Amino acid sequence: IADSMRGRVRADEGHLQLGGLRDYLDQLAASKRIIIVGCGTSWHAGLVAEYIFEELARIPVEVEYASEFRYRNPIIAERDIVIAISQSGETADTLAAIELAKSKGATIFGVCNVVGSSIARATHAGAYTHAGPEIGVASTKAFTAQVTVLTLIALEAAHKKGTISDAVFRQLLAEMEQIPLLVDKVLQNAEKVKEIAYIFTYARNFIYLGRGLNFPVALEGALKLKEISYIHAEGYPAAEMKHGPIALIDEDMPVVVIATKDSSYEKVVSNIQEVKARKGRVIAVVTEGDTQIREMVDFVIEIPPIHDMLMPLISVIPLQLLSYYIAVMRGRNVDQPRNLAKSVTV
Ligand code: F1P
Repeated sequence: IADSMRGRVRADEGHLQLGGLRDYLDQLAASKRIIIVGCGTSWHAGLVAEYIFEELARIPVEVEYASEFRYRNPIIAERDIVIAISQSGETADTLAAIELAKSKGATIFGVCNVVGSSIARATHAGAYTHAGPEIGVASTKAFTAQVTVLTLIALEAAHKKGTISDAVFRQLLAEMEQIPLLVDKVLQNAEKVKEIAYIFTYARNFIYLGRGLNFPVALEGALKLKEISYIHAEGYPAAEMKHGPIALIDEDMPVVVIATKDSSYEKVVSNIQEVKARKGRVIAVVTEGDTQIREMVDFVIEIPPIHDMLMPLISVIPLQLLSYYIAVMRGRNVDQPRNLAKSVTV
């Protein structure tokens, strides 16, 4: 990933575009607006990136469904930067969004996994994720790799712009290097997730809640459950629950809450109380050693502590595992779910 940021991919892989962002970093740091487009999981990675770019680089970001982009008349200025995210690099809606933005003079960056794919070739610059081939249809490791690359881009832009200090830049890079170890730690909890999956195998609905950077993770958790288990699931910002979804909560409604120790922790605790008061069954993803939430909820899945900005890389994994185990227990084909194509090219 670091290599693709530095532009080595272009040299190594025969000019298959996405030659890193080194030549575009000044333009990115000076940009007044970033528009991110993608579909499905890639759109969720874009939502995570919105928080990170705005927090670190203080550049306003809009995240758009690529599938909707061309059905309105989006306002795109010549100096705008459009970041297109796609695992396959072949998603027709994302390609169409790129062409539209290009026709209005925007600079297009890509974050793609498949080397030499149509989207990779249609962009001006960008980075490959190098996540390896996605064996299953539903994106999983692609999400982690997309968020990692987007975080690196945001960090480089913020550093260049001076909105973060050298020390913060180095600290975040150092913490990112710990991610593989932390992912291994989360995977060691797989048995616990499997036990929870067993209890909820035949649930008919699920709600997922998260705040801040864990909100897109809630959306992604719900999408994975829909895609591979065919269970109806909805993700919401935790604070949005009281504006409607709370009416759905009773003892038959499992609620997955991503409740890690960050600045919104106390608010999320009060959301959990609201769910428990209505007899909802709560599965909470918490930071290791959290005793307060453990006492309030039905099940906890612990994950190791990490900088708030990097949390989605870790907090998404138990949700992916939960969907996986539920799907397997229901006898679904997790690699080839019904009705889904790996690349949606029409
Ligand atoms: C987008 C996407 C995936 C989803 C499924 C269908 O693909 O919606 O997120 O899991 O594979 O396509 P892409 O543009 O990221 O390849």
